[in-house]
Formats: sequence, C-alpha cells, structure tokens
Amino acid sequence: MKDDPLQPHSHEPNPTPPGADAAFRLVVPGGASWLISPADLATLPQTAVSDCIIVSTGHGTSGPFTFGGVTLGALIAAYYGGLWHDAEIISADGFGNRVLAREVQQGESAPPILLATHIDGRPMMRQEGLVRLIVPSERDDALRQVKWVGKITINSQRKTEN
Ligand SMILES: Nc1nc2c(c(=O)[nH]1)N[C@H]1C(S)=C(S)[C@@H](COP(=O)(O)O)O[C@H]1N2
Ligand SMILES: [Mo]
Repeated sequence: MKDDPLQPHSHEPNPTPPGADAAFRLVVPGGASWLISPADLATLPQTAVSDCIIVSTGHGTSGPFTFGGVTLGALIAAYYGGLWHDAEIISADGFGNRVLAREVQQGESAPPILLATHIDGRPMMRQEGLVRLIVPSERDDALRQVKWVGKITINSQRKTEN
C-alpha cells in the first residue's frame, strides 16, 4: 500500500526530526492510550544493548553503538496486562515497523528490542532519533531502526488484510 508507514519503500534516511517533542502515544487494545515522554521511560527498568549497528543502504554503516533504554516488552508490560500479537511503531515522518510479540518474547536467544533514549552512555539528542526503536538483530538494513517514535499501537490479534 502506498503511504503506509509500515511499508517503507525508501532506503533514503530522513535526517530531520518531525518535531521537537520526543513524547509518543501508546495505544493498547480497547483504545486506552497514554502520552509517554523520555522522563516516563526513565522510571521503568533500564536495559543496554551493545554492538548495535545501523546499516544504511548506500550511506554506509555506523556504529557499533551501545543503545540504552526500555525494552519494548517492559514498556508494554507496564501499561497492558493482556495477550497481544504485534506492535506498530511509527514516526510522524511516515516511517514505521511492525514488531511481533514472539520477537519480544524470544528471551535470551536474541538481544532485546529497545526503545532507546541513550547512545553510548549519554542521552540521545532529538536529532539522533530520540526515542528510537532499536532492533539489534537487524544487521543488513536499517528499516526497523525507527527514529522519532511518535505512536505505538498494540494489536491483540493479527489484522486481516484486504
Ligand atoms: N523516522 C525515521 N526513521 C528512520 C528513517 C527515516 O527516514 N525516518 N530512515 C531509516 C533508514 S533508511 C536508515 S538507513 C536509518 C539511518 O539512521 P541514521 O540516521 O542514524 O544514520 O534510519 C532508519 N530510520
Ligand atoms: Mo537506509
């Protein structure tokens, strides 16, 4: 589908944040929602993941970085107690990614998927992607490394395509 933020077709990274405010909206099944700021994330358990790389097709690779923040699993667990199927993570600049619950629930078999607020031990700047989705297992592309997360929607069931 054209203009679907979950189907990004461009490898051209946008360097410009869609706005100054780093807070994002979390929407859970049933429709309840919260506006969550980096300060809110700082109250949740913190996780750091080292050896993360950002592989920009045509623009080279950056890193390795150590990203710090809250795991997607910990964020969702803090706000929603039910079973869920996937999370849609989108930025206001029209870029996004879908994370399946089973990717979050892999335990120690894969490094955890993060909502990053820190890079190499210091707070991330807005320009750098604050708050950024980091999927450490993606090593060949950066299409899942969503900068400037604006909205996270939790789906309890797989959406039917039409
Ligand atoms: N919100 C948002 N996130 C994004 C993009 C974008 O355009 N918007 N581009 C992606 C692509 S194609 C790349 S290569 C990387 C670039 O990350 P960098 O700016 O940290 O180098 O961000 C990814 N995340
Ligand atoms: Mo890219």
